[in-house]
Amino acid sequence: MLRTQVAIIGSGPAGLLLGQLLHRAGVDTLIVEHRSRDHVLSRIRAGVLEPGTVALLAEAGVDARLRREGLVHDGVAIAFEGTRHRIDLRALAGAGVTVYGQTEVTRDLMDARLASGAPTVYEAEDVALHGFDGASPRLTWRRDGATAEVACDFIAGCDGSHGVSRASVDPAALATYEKIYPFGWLGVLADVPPASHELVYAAHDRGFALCSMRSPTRSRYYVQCPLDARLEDWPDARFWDELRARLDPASAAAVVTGPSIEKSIAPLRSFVAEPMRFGRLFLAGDAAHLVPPTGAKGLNLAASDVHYLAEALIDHYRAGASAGLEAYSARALARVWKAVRFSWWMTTILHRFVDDGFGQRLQRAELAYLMGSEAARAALAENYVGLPF
Ligand code: FAS
Ligand code: PHB
Repeated sequence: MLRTQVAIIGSGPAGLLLGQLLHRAGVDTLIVEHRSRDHVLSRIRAGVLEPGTVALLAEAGVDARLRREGLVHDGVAIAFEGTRHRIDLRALAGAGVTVYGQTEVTRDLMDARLASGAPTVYEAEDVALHGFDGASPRLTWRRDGATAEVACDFIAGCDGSHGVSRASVDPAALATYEKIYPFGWLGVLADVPPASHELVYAAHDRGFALCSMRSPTRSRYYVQCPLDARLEDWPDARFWDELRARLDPASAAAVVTGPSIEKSIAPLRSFVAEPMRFGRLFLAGDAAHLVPPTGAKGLNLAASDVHYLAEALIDHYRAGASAGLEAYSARALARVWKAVRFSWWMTTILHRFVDDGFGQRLQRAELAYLMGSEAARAALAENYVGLPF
């Protein structure tokens, strides 16, 4: 039987960042991941980092490439009724955001963990949690036909929305809150220069669209699509036409088309599980909550959960303190719910909800108020760059 102090399930951003912060503080960890390293890196997801997340990655010692290659954006644009309106994040909220793909964050964290010598088990099958409601939690899994086991002090469930951690909790001990949106996002990655040097969120009668990027030569675009949309119905030509039809004329004219190198459809959901702690099991990241990507909060919430959990675990091992562990769930959920609210609000004001005349009038009022009020823009800006940890 193996032994460690904190067993982490999941080698995504939450698990890797937690592992890195704990390792640097001298806390032993083992990460158990059911996919391969390459599969985890192949997933195209988030693209925007809040300054708090960048600072945490610096604290973890993995910000060198991010500082070199990340694109700092001082503003973001909202386009509707043919006009693009810039929200000056730096002027209104005192900070900008950094565009740096989640894939790159994950790669930097994986490389750091490899260099540190801290152990990760990839392609672990049938990961199971045991005894986390007592003082001696354990993890078991299978690999290459053999069963393995690790005894630990704590388990961190960083295994995303379809993981085993939350599923292992007694349903009677869990409260869940969910909102399903009646549409998804069709995303395209293409090696073409971005249409705009900053992100453009577009609201249009045909549906929402987003212009983002990964570098000055690699663009990331999204269009709102029906829940039953199929990739085979969206050849590149149709995607580019629909994207340009939804953008303001200046942005549409600047779109450079090219072959997609990745194309995927993601459903939109708001979800929160409470609490985020069950005995010696702590949930962090998508294992505990989901937000529609409209507010660019998913990855950044994983980071703030990890900030609170790492701080609490380090206090426990260094000073025998338990206050941080006791306060973890309430502290994390307080920030989670504010981000859930903002992500729901951004989704509600920018997407097309069919057969909802009242809702459409409210959207127009929201957007008109936003463009006419510096206070409203400041509220958007402070939420977009991220509320304090
Ligand atoms: P992750 O899901 O990233 O990582 C969980 C890890 O646990 C995975 O590697 C998984 O393989 C592993 N795992 C799962 N079950 C396991 C088991 N039983 N045993 C062992 N390991 C297991 N956020 C944004 O901000 N902007 C976006 O545009 C955006 N787009 C997204 C698109 C999609 C399709 C998805 C699913 C999410 C998107 N998100 C976006 C949110 C996303 O970035 C998450 O917030 C982020 O990945 C959260 O990181 P983790 O909590 O580490 O979860
Ligand atoms: C992205 O670049 O993938 C991205 C950016 C902002 C969002 C969502 C996704 O709100």
